[in-house]
Amino acid sequence: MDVVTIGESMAVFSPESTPLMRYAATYSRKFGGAESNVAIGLTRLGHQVGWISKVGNDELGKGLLSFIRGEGVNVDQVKVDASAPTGLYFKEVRSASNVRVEYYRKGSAASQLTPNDLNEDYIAGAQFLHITGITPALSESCYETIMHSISIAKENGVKVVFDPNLRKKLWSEERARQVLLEIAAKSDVVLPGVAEGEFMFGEQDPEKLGELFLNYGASLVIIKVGAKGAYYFTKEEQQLVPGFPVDQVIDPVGAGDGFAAGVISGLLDQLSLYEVVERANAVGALATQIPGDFEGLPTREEIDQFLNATDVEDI
Ligand code: KDG
Repeated sequence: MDVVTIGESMAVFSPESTPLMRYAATYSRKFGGAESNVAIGLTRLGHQVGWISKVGNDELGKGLLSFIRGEGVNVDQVKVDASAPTGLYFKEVRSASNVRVEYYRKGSAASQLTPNDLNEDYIAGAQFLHITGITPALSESCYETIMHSISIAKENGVKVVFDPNLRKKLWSEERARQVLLEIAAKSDVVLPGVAEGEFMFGEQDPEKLGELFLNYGASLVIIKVGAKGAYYFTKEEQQLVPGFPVDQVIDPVGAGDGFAAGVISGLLDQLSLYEVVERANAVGALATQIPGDFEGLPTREEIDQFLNATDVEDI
């Protein structure tokens, strides 16, 4: 496996007959979950990815599992937990900057993950462990699972990539800040948005944030600044890599996961840091063009075409 990731996937319901959940009589059912979005993004880019999770012994769980398996993600370490349901959430996209979600995931099967669910060899065999700040917010046992996965990674030379993915609906701000900082201190690569950096350190200048995260322990920090692109920072270099303009954002949910998939893919392909972030910006931009949490994630061929087209001036 090139990459292993751990987290919850859910059935996602989006209003169809009107954009508003309150009035919609019909909903489309898709699937989503930050970590499986990243896994699918990486698989589409040609990498081998394993996803660790739990689903309920119910129809949504079965559908979700076969869908993610069908995308080419290895699901050998996904367990079916008959004692709890698969989580779900409702998503309303009013505009690019106005998205509402309502979760029905408390006590879900994935929130029952425990450190005993981790197969050490499965994680130890990967090059990267991808984790987000969502999983430790789901329950105390999920928090312990994530911390244990990091220890396994560190003991086996697996690089930890951490996307804070702050979800204020899932936990108190105090606990969120404490845990996100704790994980950032143990990660090799951190991928915060500038607002997440501000939440964690009370600082909104990307350059100062870059330095704070580096001093905290990461060796590569990439700070997303929305449509402007992203800054990367190491002890030796730093640079802003401009984002790709898109005509219209159709659905912003999952863009950050696309970005994370682009970063990890670029690192696996040993691109220069500039090219790593450029690929991440491109995957993130394309992810916003199609409704759904991961549907817009490009294949290797699509990303190459997109990057080559945008290299050409005056298209
Ligand atoms: O990053 C996109 C995710 O937020 C979405 O797919 C659902 O995992 C999810 C969550 O916890 O909100």
